[in-house]
Amino acid sequence: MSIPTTNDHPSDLFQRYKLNPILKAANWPYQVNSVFNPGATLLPDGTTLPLCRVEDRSGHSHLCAARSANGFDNWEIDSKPTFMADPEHYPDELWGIEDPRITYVPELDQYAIVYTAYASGGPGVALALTKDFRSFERYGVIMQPEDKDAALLPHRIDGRWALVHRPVTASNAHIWMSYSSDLRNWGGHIKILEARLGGWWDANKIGLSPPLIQTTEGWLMIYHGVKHNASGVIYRLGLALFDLNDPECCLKRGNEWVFAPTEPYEQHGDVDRVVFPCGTTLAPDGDTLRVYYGAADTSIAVATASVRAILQWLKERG
Ligand code: BMA
Repeated sequence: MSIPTTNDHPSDLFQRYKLNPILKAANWPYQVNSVFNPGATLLPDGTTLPLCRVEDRSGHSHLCAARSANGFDNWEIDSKPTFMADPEHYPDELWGIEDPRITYVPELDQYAIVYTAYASGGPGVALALTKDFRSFERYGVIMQPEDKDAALLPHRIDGRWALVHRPVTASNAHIWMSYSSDLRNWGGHIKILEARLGGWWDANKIGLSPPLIQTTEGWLMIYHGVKHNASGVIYRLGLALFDLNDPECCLKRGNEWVFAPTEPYEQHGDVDRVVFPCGTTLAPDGDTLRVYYGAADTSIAVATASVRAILQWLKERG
């Protein structure tokens, strides 16, 4: 399938889909405020399923699945919320659930959805498993607040499940990895990528964006950096590569951001100047990554990138 892209500079690694944004509040079968920050996966029949963060008009978020045969248009959106907060049984979800990251886990033959559970204690990391995105088994909060931007690796590392996540302290927010033998109790916490300091685009606060992507050269991480300046913050994306057998070990990190809010739908919305992907899928050619991202906390867009070109870029500039 040849995908029309915008006139991003040809040397840019990421090319926007020309008909962005692909999903908006106006497309929803029920009344909502905004749709953004989708997790994404491919179903066994090749269907693309973004699991979208939907903010209702009370200000709280839930998750809703959309499905498309080609991943770009003709979306079928669930007629009601797919996965709602359940504050009665999970009080840490009182103010909603946000920003899902989906990992298919062959050992469990299930999809692991790691999402943000939000309540008065702050945002924490919660887990649910599903086979079909229709019924869900909840594990509740697995990393206490303040922590978010988390995703599970698809298989165990040396016998233990591994979770990438982003705890926050008063002064900074770095990316960590933790391990578990039962998906409930987590330990072995280790920092794997630090926010830089000073004027860097990724100073002080970074976070995992989509789940790590397994490549021949290592685990590819697309992460966001949050730069503060006089007019607020800018959410941009950068790249890092981690050892396949030892994903704590960072092999490469790009110095420059590779994707930034430049289009009107990324620059203006409920939160200006945000590109925020929570999911990717790989096209049938085995090389083209489709990156599904929230634009300005308002709509959902997609960009494509060649995994080969990304790895080459990291080799030359990481
Ligand atoms: C982050 C997350 C995202 C959001 C972004 C910009 O902290 O909460 O859900 O897209 O801020 O508002």
